[in-house]
Amino acid sequence: MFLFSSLPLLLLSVMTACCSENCEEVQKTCHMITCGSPGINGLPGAKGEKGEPGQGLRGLQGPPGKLGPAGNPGPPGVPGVMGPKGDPGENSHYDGDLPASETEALRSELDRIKQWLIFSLGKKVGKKLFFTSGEKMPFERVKAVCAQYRGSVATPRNAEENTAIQNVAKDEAFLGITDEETEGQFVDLTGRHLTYSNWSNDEPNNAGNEDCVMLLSDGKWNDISCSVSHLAVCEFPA
Ligand code: MFU
Ligand code: CA
Repeated sequence: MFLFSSLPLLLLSVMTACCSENCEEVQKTCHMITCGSPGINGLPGAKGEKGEPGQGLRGLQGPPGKLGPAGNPGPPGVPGVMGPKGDPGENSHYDGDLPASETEALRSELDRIKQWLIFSLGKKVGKKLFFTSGEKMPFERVKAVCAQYRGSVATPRNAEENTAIQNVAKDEAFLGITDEETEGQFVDLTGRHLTYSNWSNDEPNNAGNEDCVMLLSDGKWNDISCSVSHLAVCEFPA
């Protein structure tokens, strides 16, 4: 409404401005204008079709873009197969005795092993066990070897023990008897006088200074040099 009602006024002001600002031009145009009022501008035309792609060369492909941010974590996987049972742990809190049943089981097992050892390697007489390593060595070595295994050199206290040593050795073996301290006085390795002996005929004869004693194959004794090598036989408490 305002546009139509004010239109004549608008036209009049355009004409006036035209004629007064450029007089020569105005006189020409104004002549035409006076013949009729000009129409208003038309509406803009419809938008044209999109143009064809350009004819220039396409540029080279650019470098790859930066790595994008990490995606969200996926859902939990299916549980794996159960592993094998682990090794038994160390019981650092153990501070008591074994249960009686276990102590008894251990004692019984130890006994069994002892019996097997005696059966296969040694001889048991009363409360004594006799064993040999099967090696020949000088008397000092025999003492050291027996001590190393918490035993002592075989020392027969009676005929039965003498036979047992003979059976274990099956060869000439040193006995735990010497007269190193006093020539002619044979004692055991604790220094006690002998209560049993089994000398061979004409022995001991100290032929060329003989302070040690060997068990002959027939079970008889002979005094002999301590530095020669003979079988080591040891005795242990059964
Ligand atoms: C006897 C033994 C000796 C030695 C020697 C070869 O002396 O008493 O100990 O064995 O024979 C003759
Ligand atoms: Ca001798």
